[in-house]
Amino acid sequence: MSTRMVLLGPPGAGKGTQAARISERLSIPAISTGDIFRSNVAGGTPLGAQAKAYMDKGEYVPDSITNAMVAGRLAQEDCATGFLLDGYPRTEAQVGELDTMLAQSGKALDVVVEITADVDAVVARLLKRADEQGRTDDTEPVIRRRLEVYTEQTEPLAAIYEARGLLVRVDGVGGVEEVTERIMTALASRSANA
Ligand code: B4P
Repeated sequence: MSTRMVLLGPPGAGKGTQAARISERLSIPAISTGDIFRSNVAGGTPLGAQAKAYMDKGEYVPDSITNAMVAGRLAQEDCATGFLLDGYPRTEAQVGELDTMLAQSGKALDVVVEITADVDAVVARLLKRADEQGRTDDTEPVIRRRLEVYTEQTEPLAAIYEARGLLVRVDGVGGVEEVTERIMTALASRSANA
């Protein structure tokens, strides 16, 4: 079965962690805009140079850059039968752009999973990751800014997808395997009710 899904959630909710696991279970590619930006930064590409300045401050990379990158990735062969978008869309304009990209190929989203977690839990996780991986956007002031940007620009997307009947909310607090099982159960009960 093909699944076209989006993972929403604040920084540190476990999007990247769960995207890898769900993509394996469903045999669909996980596309993380954050990972694509970071690999461009590491590779010293012009896209990486543009993105780094925004990421290091906790700001979103401009829609024009992000949308073009996602359109290119979704056009690749492995996305023909499904995909999991991790961290895109993050703004209302990106929602509209994704709608257009999918409509052009006669496709539509099947489900949007919002992983929820409270501020204390996500800040603690990201500070732990800072110790382990040294990501330049995992310092406390930048984490706080990322959370503000999320609340202003991305949190409202849940209501948009809820109004379309696509949204499923999953509690992201708990063990990694436990959260994966919650997502799989939510997806299964959704397809059973479809
Ligand atoms: P992302 O890479 O998406 O970063 P993130 O929001 O921190 O999520 P991530 O997936 O890394 O973390 P996760 O919650 O899995 O974006 C980084 C930046 O890129 C953005 O700030 C922005 O500048 C730019 N960007 C990306 N997409 C964009 C877009 N569409 N438009 C504009 N700009 C964009 O995990 C966090 C930590 O928690 C990990 O250490 C993990 O091990 C841990 N963890 C996960 N699950 C856990 C659990 N159940 N229990 C305990 N710890 C857990």
